[in-house]
Amino acid sequence: MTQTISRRDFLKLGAAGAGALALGSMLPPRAAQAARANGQLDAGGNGYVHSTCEMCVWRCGLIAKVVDGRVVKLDGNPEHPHSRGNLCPRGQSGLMNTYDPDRVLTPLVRMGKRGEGLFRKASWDEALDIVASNMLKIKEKYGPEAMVFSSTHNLSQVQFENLLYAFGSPNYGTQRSLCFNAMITAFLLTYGIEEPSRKYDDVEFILMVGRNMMEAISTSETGELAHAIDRGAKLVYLDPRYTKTASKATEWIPIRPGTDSAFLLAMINVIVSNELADCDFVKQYVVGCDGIQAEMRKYTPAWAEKITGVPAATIERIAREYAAAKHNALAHPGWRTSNFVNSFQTERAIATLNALSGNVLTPGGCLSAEVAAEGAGLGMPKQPPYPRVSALRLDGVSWKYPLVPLKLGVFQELRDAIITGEPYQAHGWFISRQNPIQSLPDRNKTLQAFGKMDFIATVDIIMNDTAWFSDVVLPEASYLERYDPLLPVDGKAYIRQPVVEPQGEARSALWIYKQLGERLGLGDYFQYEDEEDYIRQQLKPLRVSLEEVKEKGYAEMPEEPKGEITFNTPSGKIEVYSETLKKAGFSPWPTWEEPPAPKEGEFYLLTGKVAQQTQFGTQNNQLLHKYSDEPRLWMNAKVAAQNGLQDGDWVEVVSEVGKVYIPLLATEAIRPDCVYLTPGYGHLSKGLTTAHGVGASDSALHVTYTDPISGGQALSQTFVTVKKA
Ligand SMILES: Nc1nc2c(c(=O)[nH]1)N[C@H]1C(S)=C(S)[C@@H](COP(=O)(O)OP(=O)(O)OC[C@H]3O[C@@H](n4cnc5c(=O)[nH]c(N)nc54)[C@H](O)[C@@H]3O)O[C@H]1N2
Ligand SMILES: Nc1nc2c(c(=O)[nH]1)N[C@H]1C(S)=C(S)[C@@H](COP(=O)(O)OP(=O)(O)OC[C@H]3O[C@@H](n4cnc5c(=O)[nH]c(N)nc54)[C@H](O)[C@@H]3O)O[C@H]1N2
Ligand code: SF4
Ligand SMILES: [Mo]
Repeated sequence: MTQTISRRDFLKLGAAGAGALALGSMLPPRAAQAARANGQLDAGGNGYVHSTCEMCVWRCGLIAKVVDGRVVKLDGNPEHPHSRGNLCPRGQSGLMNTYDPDRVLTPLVRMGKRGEGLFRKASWDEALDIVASNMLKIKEKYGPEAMVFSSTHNLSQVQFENLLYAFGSPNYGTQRSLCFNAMITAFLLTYGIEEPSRKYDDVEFILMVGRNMMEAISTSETGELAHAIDRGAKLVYLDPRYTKTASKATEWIPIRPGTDSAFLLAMINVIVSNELADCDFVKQYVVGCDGIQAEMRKYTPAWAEKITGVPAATIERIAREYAAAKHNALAHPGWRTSNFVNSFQTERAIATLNALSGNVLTPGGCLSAEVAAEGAGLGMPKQPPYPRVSALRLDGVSWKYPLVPLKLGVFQELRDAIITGEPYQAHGWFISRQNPIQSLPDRNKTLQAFGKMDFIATVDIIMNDTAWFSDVVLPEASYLERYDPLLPVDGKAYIRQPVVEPQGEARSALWIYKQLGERLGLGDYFQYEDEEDYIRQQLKPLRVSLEEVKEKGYAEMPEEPKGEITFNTPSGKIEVYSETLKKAGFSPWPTWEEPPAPKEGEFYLLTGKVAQQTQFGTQNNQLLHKYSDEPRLWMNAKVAAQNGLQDGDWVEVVSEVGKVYIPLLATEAIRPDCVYLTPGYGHLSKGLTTAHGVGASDSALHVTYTDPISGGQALSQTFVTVKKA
């Protein structure tokens, strides 16, 4: 039997659960079979359970307190290297991710027009049959490449990828090109390492380029930075905004957006022309030490002052301080480095500065070149080889973007291919744990691409914007209600396990992908009985029982034999000079590339995380909502006054591709040529009763620009006008 839910009912469903905002009233009715969920709870459903946070991708270890079958408190697992006993505000509020009154608890099938919000409930059998038959129809008619798959990093992603590779599509969109493509490609090309880890024990001097560690939180690393600052390490922080990290820094440099690489190249100039680098290290390990002095000659601090707005004397002093700290100096690689079309060059300059300080390989140095072999030592279900894929990738990787690793992709470019039908037309889109309608730039373009699709299915836990525009919504169990594959960190494999039973019909992604795989005729790729069997197969080589891991929270992994660390580049050294870049037609040296700048009367539109929210998926969490500031457009107070605008005024913000309305925050905490908007707001889905109608979407304003080397989206390269609404 099916039941129709109208948009009004949807709203009603949400409103019924929302009610007063006291925590007590937010808790659900008793989740009856919680005790069965886990051997660690007593018969009444009380106890403590080890698991893993999923409120962001850092994945801290948690201990959940369960009373009467309900999660009542989440704390950090002291033994987990990512949490060390702490959870950030989002992690602590994670129980409301499970108890969100807007949870989707049965599969839904669209009835009205896309975006109208009319869905009916369906059984799993029916919903999975609809998804599978549409995918097969598209495959038969247009080939497997006509299905686009997209998902953002999560623990079951390995099985999402299994599904898409088995299906045979090359078209895979992840968050990476909106996030860290610039950093990863630059470190891969320079060091042959994706992302070197940081060691804060002895750090004396830290340079951070727009890495807002105190708000864009990684619990353990944020803590390490705080401790380093406490014991006197110097932090120089470059950001056009005065963030919480700026407030903890020794020195805040409000640099002009897009000009970081000029600042960094001038630092390199000072270091190499005054021979302040760690010469022994550079001679032994760096390719380019012969030519670097001549190459960097043009990038003087005086040259950089004109571009960045930072006084030459300041740049010179900071370069000397950095060099004086030798291998205890750290130029932080950053994380969301998707800011400008020259962000790859910023990251190449950061990679070079680290090489010059000799902080990698030098004992006690604060950069680590050790690469953790993710998942090595764990077992996997057997599966046949994947079919060969010969179709071009619609995101242009390889044929348009020769240096972007396949794994990273250029997600934002998929939409032009979908809209134009070139080089071929895509017809279907399968999405999981991702909200591309909000996270891709130029929301209208994403909606236009959705409009070209014959079929869209989304796996989510709530009715996010992407689910709202889909044809079928498959409800995943929340991270406190499900198993996922084990997470290996520092020699241990950590568990995510159900702390309480799933509500309604929600199921784990491991289950959903297997069911779908079987219906697609790909059952051989999903050789596990259920989630517990999957984890047992992972644990097999470790000779540890699942029961033991559930109790303890992790399994010890065998120690990896440590060979000599080599840089996985063509030369085996750190390539400050890169033949690979040269052969692909790019500058072999880190270089200055002038990015576009706003015209008179326009502002740089900045984005950046806040401590209480994650991306585009947590704004409906009632606890986080309660403790978040109302989103406003930051504008420099003097500039606001010059424009006749007052704090709290509603303003109209217009870019080349969109327009939004939002109240103004007049503040000294931002450069005069910039404005800033908190990301993640302005949700379109009316199925998010807490978040709908709050704030405005910066993605509606962002223009799509891609860095030609790394494929990263340039999220600070949108220019806007602002006037009173
Ligand atoms: N609370 C919270 N923590 C998170 C996340 C979250 O959503 N919420 N997300 C996680 C994820 S996926 C990521 S990628 C990381 C991101 O962490 P970060 O890399 O720190 O990224 P953002 O906060 O997006 O941006 C950082 C800063 O860059 C500044 N900026 C913009 N353009 C420029 C420029 O041209 N030059 C310089 N120097 N600065 C610029 C912005 O003003 C902003 O303050 O955070 C992770 N941690
Ligand atoms: N304007 C702007 N755009 C940005 C950024 C920015 O700062 N500003 N940041 C960029 C960065 S760094 C990143 S990493 C990306 C992130 O953007 P996305 O890759 O789209 O990731 P999220 O926004 O975290 O999407 C999370 C989705 O997963 C759903 N979800 C939550 N928990 C679960 C679960 O357990 N199971 C399932 N199946 N779904 C779940 C949420 O409801 C939500 O719909 O955005 C990028 N885009
Ligand atoms: S940093 Fe916060 S949100 Fe992210 S995993 Fe850790 S506790 Fe959870
Ligand atoms: Mo990210």
